[in-house]
Amino acid sequence: MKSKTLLRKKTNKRSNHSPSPPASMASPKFSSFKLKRACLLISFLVLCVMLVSGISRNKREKTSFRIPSSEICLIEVMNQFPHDPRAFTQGLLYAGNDTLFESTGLNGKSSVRKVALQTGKVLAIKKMEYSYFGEGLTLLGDRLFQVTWLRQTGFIYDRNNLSKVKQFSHQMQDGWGLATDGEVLFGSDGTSTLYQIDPQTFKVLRKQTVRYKDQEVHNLNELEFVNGEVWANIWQSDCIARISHESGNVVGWILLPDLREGLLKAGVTGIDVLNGIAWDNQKDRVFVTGKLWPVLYEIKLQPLTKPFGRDIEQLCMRGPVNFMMP
Ligand SMILES: [Ca+2]
Repeated sequence: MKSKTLLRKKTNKRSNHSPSPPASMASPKFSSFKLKRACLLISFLVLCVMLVSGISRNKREKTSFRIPSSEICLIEVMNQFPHDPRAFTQGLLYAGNDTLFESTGLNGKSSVRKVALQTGKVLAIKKMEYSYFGEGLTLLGDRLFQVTWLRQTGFIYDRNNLSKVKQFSHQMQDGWGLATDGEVLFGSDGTSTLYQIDPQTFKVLRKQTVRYKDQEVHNLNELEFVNGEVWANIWQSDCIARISHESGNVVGWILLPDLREGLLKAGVTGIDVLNGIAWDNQKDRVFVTGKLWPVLYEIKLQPLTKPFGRDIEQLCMRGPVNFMMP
């Protein structure tokens, strides 16, 4: 009935030849229409208030995210999601709408995949040739950039269908991690060097040696750009280094041994190291997982409030390794 009335009103509005009835001639039906219109207007205003309130809340949530000033942070697990336990995670990123892109390693099992956050279901997959070992992955525009282990070869894929767009060569010693701030690619090659790379020419724009208290931090692995910092998994440790890409210095450590140890205590076998960091900059969520881990975690940083009685160098820093290129 209402739709018919509205249709009639719309038709009247379109026609310049249908005069409106004088106010004195307004029928009870017409008054009812005005009442309905007032109700619709009120509903619309209420909806507007709700939307504005929601936006404000989101903004508050966003600004409420602060990387603690504490140099050492532990973590709190906010959520757990399923993760393919056959995925040897080497690159991880969040791409909006509760989807992730992931690069997996191992010869014959390497891939680039689109994954549903909530279910861990692989929505699309591009399997790589046997000779390639997938490594770091990042998303710039509609293009996924991936590097490979023991090669100076990388690939660019279309995020929409994972079709290979291009192959490229880079100037890092090896391909381990990739991330982006939306302008340059940050790269790691398993050494203590953090690279900034031109995404068009793949030339190295800047190289920095990552240091913590004047000591080199080797084995920089999977990367993520988080709130202006570059975060790096340190291979063979349960630590993430928070790196200033201006100075190359480690400005903080995130300690996550509880995740891997928790899985082991729960009887999960065959897991490898912590690897994979993804950042949802819309909802301020940080996700982490590991190689062959059945779980992906959403975490929140918890500043360490008590003096830390353990040696960070021993916990988080490893000696240099040198894998031979074929
Ligand atoms: Ca990442």
